[in-house]
Amino acid sequence: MQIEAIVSSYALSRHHFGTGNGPDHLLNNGVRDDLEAQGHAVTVDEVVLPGELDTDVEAVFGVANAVAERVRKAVRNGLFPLVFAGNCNSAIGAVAGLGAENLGVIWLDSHGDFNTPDTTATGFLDGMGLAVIAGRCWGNMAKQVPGFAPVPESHIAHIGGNQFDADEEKLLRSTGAQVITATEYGENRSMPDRALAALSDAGVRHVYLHLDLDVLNAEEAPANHYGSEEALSVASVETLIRAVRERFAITACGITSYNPDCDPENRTVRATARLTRAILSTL
Ligand SMILES: [Mn+2]
Repeated sequence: MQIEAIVSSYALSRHHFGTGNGPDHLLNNGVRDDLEAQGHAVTVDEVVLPGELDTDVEAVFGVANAVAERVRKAVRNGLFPLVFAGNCNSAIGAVAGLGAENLGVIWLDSHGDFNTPDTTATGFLDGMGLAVIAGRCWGNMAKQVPGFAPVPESHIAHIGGNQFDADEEKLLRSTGAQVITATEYGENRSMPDRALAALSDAGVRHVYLHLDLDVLNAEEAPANHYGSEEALSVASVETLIRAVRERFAITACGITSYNPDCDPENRTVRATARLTRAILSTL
């Protein structure tokens, strides 16, 4: 497969800082070599925003615009868009680049990313990406991203959460989106199949797969400063990815929120290579 690695080294408005160092580190310490060893051809397209960024909002939507354009171009040219990004908000751009028609969003994340300016207690903008995609907030900014349309909540599955804010979880569960926490997944292995079947019944034909690496158990594969030992094992996430692939075409994927400072032994790099193989291997 021809893979377009779309790289966004921004952590909100800071470039090459914290999780902004994740994309280059993952690609250059094993993930790119592993993709090539699987027979894929990899080209890299880096997002660089012009000028100084004054605010996080400007950075989020600047990245979204740039990612949307690159995802659309990759798809048009028959390349698979694999987005490596400091922030989960990059997904706004990936979804816009694919277009919302028949699109599902599978969101693997320890956190809800479903806060809005009204539910958040911290103001952390990167905890709102999925809510933006669902059309719950920042609507006038999102609609300026070329190709963006909100994804119906019946087309969204959030899997692996274990650190929701209370109001955020209440909102997410009120929407009709499929929600499977890490604990629920551990207790009932048939839940993902039912959730994916519900997406299919709602009209989903292809998906954007969002992999915030902090969905992985922080002891096995530390991703950032916000991980948890209650998160999913690498093997569980691999099983989930295979279940997604059995039912849907994955038409783009985002790998986000990895801070190399938290992973001195590159365990999470190796986990990412393994999961990327599951995402891209021919069935
Ligand atoms: Mn996230």
